[in-house]
Amino acid sequence: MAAELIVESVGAVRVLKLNRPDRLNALNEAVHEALAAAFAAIEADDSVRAALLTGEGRGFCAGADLNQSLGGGPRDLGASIDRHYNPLVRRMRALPKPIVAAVNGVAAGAGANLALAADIVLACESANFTQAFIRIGLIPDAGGTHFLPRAVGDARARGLAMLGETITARQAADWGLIWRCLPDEGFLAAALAVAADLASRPTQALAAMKAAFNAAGANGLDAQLDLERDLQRRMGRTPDFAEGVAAFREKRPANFTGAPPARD
Ligand code: T3D
Repeated sequence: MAAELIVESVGAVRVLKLNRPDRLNALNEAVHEALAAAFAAIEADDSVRAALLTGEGRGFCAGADLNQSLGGGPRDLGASIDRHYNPLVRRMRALPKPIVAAVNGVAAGAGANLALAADIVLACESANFTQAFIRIGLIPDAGGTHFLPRAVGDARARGLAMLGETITARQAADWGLIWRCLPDEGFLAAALAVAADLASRPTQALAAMKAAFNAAGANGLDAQLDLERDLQRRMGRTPDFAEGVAAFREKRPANFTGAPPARD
């Protein structure tokens, strides 16, 4: 049987491809377990400096598998959220490396919010997004009620969640839900180029940005200013900061390694 998650390395980028195309890459136990293992491996491997998450076939991810994971009547959905969805979103947000979601087709339910948990969300012209939960009597999970209002504002977040309307990738980009909508042709290569670009940047600074953005939702300005100071203090001790300044002065491209500060 083919792996339900294809994991490949392209240079310093780890590519994760959901691989249940006949189910539009709906999430089941096996996929959740594979994703957890894949993100743990990315975190542990210093040679990996960015991740790219995409889907095989015409879908990105149709959310929870309604036949396997959610079939069979009333059940404790909180248990599977505790077991799979929440750890996955937390792991993605806490990963000290950038994640690009390359949304290659429909992103529905938790599949849409899985994309939004990435740092940079790209979608091809033919992709679309739907908070499908309301159609089956659920609420947006996998961080949806957190990500949506922050990205598109309260009015649009409520409309998307309550009406469950499908929006195109173009509209998602126009609303600021995602970073960019790109042409279908050459989409994966273009997304990979973005991930490779991120992988060549100062990894410690990208990790610190993630930490700062993560904290910004709960922090007031004072706490956030203090956090920025602490993170920047650490950045000032990284080899990449020294390299960036040296490259600027020497009028040459910087060669960032992503190495941590000497005294960490
Ligand atoms: O505890 C917990 O786990 C709770 C967590 C919940 C998280 C959630 O994500 S809840 C939301 C679950 N997702 C959905 O409700 C979306 C269901 N899918 C759809 O509404 C539609 O399939 C789409 C809008 C995504 C795409 O529509 P369309 O017309 O392009 O494709 P299709 O024909 O509906 O689907 C193609 C095939 O994929 C089809 O199989 P078939 O008939 O050809 O054998 C369809 O059944 C299958 N498929 C699509 N989505 C799922 C799925 N199979 C299982 N689970 C799915 N989510």
